[in-house]
Amino acid sequence: MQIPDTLIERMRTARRVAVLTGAGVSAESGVPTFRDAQTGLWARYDPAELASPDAFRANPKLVWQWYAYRRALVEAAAPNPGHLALADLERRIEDFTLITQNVDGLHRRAGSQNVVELHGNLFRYRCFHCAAPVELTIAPQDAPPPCPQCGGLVRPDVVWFGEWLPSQAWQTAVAAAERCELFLCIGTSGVVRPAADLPLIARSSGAYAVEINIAPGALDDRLDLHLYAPSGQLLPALMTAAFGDAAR
Ligand code: BV8
Ligand code: ZN
Repeated sequence: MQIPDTLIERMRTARRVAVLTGAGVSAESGVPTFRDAQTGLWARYDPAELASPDAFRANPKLVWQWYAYRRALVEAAAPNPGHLALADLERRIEDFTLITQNVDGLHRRAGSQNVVELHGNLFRYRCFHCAAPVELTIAPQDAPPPCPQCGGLVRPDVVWFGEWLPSQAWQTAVAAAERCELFLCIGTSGVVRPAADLPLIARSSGAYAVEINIAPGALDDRLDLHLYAPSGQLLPALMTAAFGDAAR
């Protein structure tokens, strides 16, 4: 896998690095990407429709069961060498921010610390009515439980289409993109906004921006470098090329 010297050099010298990941970084863990998630009984639903407040209002059981199905997929999965390489990179870079659109929590399970979950997390819950955070040790499979505060319906603590991103997370992500010297954009189709704006914000702030994906997407030709290979193979190779076998 040919990795350009300019990227290897920048990996070695950059003191401020920001990374944006999408579903593609978890594909090699067996977690289907957002577009590929719709298999079997979920094939007839558009994910963007299910991931919306209107869908939850219209059919809370259906939406709850979809998230239960996705939680089960993630519980059966483990971080892959791509996740582990990013956790290793964090330990070598002074100012490192890992911004993810993924709600699967696999980056933290891989040991990453400074993770910004732009779109929330499958394993956190809050009330759809009063927004109070709700602790669920075992989440029921078939229907959303009632909120202990107001009796409203509990929902997954994820960002649905048409909903604003958590402002603190978004501000942290934008600040990291604006100050970084190197921005890696990994395994995202670059369609969903405002997350897809981050690599462009980084580039227009002077960073060297790199896309890592298995195929060209919406970001094609808009960054400084585009490398097409599975992230679970390319990221470990990049770490070894930049830091030698010391790569942990
Ligand atoms: C917002 C959490 C302000 C939930 C997600 C009209 C009406 C309302 C809104 C809009 C509108 N038009 C546009 C918008 C904005 C909308 C948007 O961008 N829509 C798109 C579809 C056009 N954005 C929003 O609604 C955002 N909020 O704008 O609020 C507002 C408020 C009111 C009214 C208007 C605006 C909120 C967006 C967040 C939604 N929640 N997830 C859940 O997960 O259930 S988005 C979800 O989908 C993911 O988090 C992720 O962001 C996105 C999926 O994208 P990817 O992760 O990139 O995955 P995908 O499957 O697409 O691609 C996988 C990639 O991996 C591919 O490129 C593939 O080639 C690559 N790959 C595969 N295998 C590998 C690989 N790469 C490397 N290695 C491999 N092995
Ligand atoms: Zn409530």
